[in-house]
Amino acid sequence: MENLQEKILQADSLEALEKVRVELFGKKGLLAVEFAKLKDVPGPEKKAFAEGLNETKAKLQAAFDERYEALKANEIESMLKSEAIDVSLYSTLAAKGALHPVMETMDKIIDYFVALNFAVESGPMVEDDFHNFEALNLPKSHPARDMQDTFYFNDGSLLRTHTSPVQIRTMMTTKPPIRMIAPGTVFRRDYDLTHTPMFHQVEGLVVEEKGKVSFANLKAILTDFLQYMFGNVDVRFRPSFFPFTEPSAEVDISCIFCAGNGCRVCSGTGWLEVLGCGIVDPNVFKAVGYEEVSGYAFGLGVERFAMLMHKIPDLRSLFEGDIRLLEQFR
Ligand code: 2NL
Repeated sequence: MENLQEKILQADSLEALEKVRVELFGKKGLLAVEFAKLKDVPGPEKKAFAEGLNETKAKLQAAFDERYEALKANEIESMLKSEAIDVSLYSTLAAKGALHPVMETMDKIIDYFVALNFAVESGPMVEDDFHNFEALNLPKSHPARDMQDTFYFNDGSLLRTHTSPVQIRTMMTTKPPIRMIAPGTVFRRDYDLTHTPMFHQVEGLVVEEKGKVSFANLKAILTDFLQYMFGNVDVRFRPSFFPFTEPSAEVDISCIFCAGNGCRVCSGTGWLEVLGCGIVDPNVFKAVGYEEVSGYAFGLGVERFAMLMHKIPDLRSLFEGDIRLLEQFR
C-alpha cells in the first residue's frame, strides 16, 4: 500500500502517471487482481476483506487525483511560459505613423462642431452643374464657373470646387432645421505658391424657422470657434461678397505671429484672414425648395488653418510627402 502511493507520487509527468493508473486501476491492474481474490475468501472474513480493499482503493484514488491535478497545473504553467509573446519586445522594423497635419486640423475643427450637435455630412467629389453652381446662386455667366477654375469632364460633370454641394444635397433630402458641417476634398485649376489643385474645406450650415437665427448668432459661434482653434485672439468681421450669402463677411484673427503689431506674414496689417461667412441668400433656399426659413453659412480652407496653427511657411510642404515634415507631427 505505501509503495503504491509512493509510485503515484513519483510519477513526474502526465504520461508516467497514466502508466501508473493502468497498473493500479486498469482492468488487469493490481486492484482488479485483489478484488478477484474476494471470491476465495472464507465467508466470515469476506466483509472485513472487502472493506479493507475499498479503503485502500479510495486512498489510492485520492492520491492519484491529487497528483493528477498537480501535474496538470504544471503542464499549463509551462505551456503559458513557452507560448508567451512579449509584446514589449523592441522591433527596428515597426515605424510609427501619424496623422497628416491637414487631417489633424480637420479633426480638431470637426470636434468643435460635433460638440455643438452639428451633423457631419459628406457627398460625391464628382458633381454636376446644378449642385456645385446653379443651386448656389452662381448664374451661368459668373466668373467662378469659368473653365479656368473648374475641372470638367467631357460629359459636363465636374470635380466639386467647394463642399457646398453637400449642403445643397442635405437640404434637398432633409427637412429644416439643419445644423451641419461638410468637411472634404475640393478641386480647382489653380497651382502657384499659395494654391494647389486639390485642397480641403470645412463648410458649415445652420437653417432654422424664419427669424430664429441672425448674423449675431453667426458672429458669436465663429468668434468662439476661432478662439478654440487659435487661443486668445481678436476676431473681426469685414463686409464682403459671396454669391450664396447676403450679407457676407470675411473673418480675420489678430496675427498670431506678431500679436497684431504687424509683420511679414500679415503684411504689416496685424490681421490674418481665416474664413468667409454670411446669411444664406434666399435664392439658395428657393433652389432647394425651402420656405419660411433663415440660416447662416461659413467656409474655411483647412490647409490655411493647418499652416497657421503649426507655423508652416510653405503650402507646398503639406503635399510633398517629405518624411522630415511628417516626422515632426508624430
Ligand atoms: C470661403 C467662403 C463660404 C459658404 C461658404 C454656403 C453654402 C450654402 C449656402 C450658403 Cl449651401 N453658403 N457656403 C458661405 C459663405 C462663405 O466660404 O472663403 N471659403 C474658403
